[in-house]
Amino acid sequence: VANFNCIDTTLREGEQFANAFFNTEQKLKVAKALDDFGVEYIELTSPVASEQSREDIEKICKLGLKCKILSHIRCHMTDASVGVETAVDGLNVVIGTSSYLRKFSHGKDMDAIYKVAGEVVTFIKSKGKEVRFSSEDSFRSDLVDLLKLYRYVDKLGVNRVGVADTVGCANPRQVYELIRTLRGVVNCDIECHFHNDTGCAIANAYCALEAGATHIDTCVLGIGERNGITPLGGLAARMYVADKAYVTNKYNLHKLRDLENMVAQFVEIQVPFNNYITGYCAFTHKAGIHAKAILNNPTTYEILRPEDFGMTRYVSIGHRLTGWNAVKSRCEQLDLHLSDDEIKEVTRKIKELADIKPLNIEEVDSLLRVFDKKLELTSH
Ligand code: HCA
Ligand code: CU
Repeated sequence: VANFNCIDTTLREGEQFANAFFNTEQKLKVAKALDDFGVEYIELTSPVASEQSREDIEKICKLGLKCKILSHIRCHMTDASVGVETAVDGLNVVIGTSSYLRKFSHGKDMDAIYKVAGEVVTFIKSKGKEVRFSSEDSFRSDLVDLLKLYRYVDKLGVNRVGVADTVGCANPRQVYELIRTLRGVVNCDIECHFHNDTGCAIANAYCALEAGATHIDTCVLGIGERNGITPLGGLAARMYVADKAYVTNKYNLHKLRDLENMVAQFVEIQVPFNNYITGYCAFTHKAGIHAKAILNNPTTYEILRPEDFGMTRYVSIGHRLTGWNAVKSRCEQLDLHLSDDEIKEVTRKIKELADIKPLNIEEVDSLLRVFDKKLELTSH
């Protein structure tokens, strides 16, 4: 996978999350935090959505962020003419191309789609803004229709074409094939947008990049319509494993946790326990066999270095799966002096007790301290 760009759409797709009602102040904070993290683009809700949406676009544009700012609009001349009057760098234009959307949503046939696409793209370009043309529900659209349409807008000079798995039906192999084919048809950049209804949103993004896509849409914590889209943190984890130096240089990975906590607070959700990188147990090691190896060399069971994300590793010892090497390491942390035999004995105690009740770390520590005292008593 070569270079890639994140288009974070927490302030557009994310606003479509059931519990998202960002006020202006919150939007400004999210925009700044995304810029500090280092995403290349942020995408904002359409200026025609509401008066407040339009005003907020202007405020965000005045922040002087390093990232480029896009607004997401329907493929309409009315939306485009309002869009070009805002201070954004570019417009992300979308129109539905699947038969479902053509029938039940906007009602246009392919000829009508060509006509409006041509008008809108040419108009936005004439105003000197970046333009991306995307087809909603790409994976349920006719392949020939889709490729012809992309080729047409590519010739008109769009910066990017967009492929959207609006309903989350695509799998990684289908994504690879479609993007590979598209790569041979257009010269412009390729942006991809994956919904996560069947849990493929990160894998699909990765396969799209392998096949030649250049831009991936993300949201903080993966929020969005229904159960959301590719999460920024999850994509960062995936890409870190693919090319650690590139990802650690390009993004301020230490800022991820605060960014996620902030968005979680604004939309009143908890960060999931199993979240990529920042989930509470993402760097917790439990089984004795794992703990021993981790203590010898973390790369044995860690593909992500917690330090690279400002996170810390935790070795859990108060349970029946524990092992004496992990217990020994805890003794060292507490500066307790137990012989190996004593450590093995206390490990047996921990296992016995853990079979009866769950133990917290304070209880484990006090068991260890009892042994340390014994040692002192016998040596005097
Ligand atoms: C939606 C639109 C969209 C647009 C994606 C894009 C989708 O249905 O709300 O602009 O490429 O998922 O199709 O988010
Ligand atoms: Cu979407």
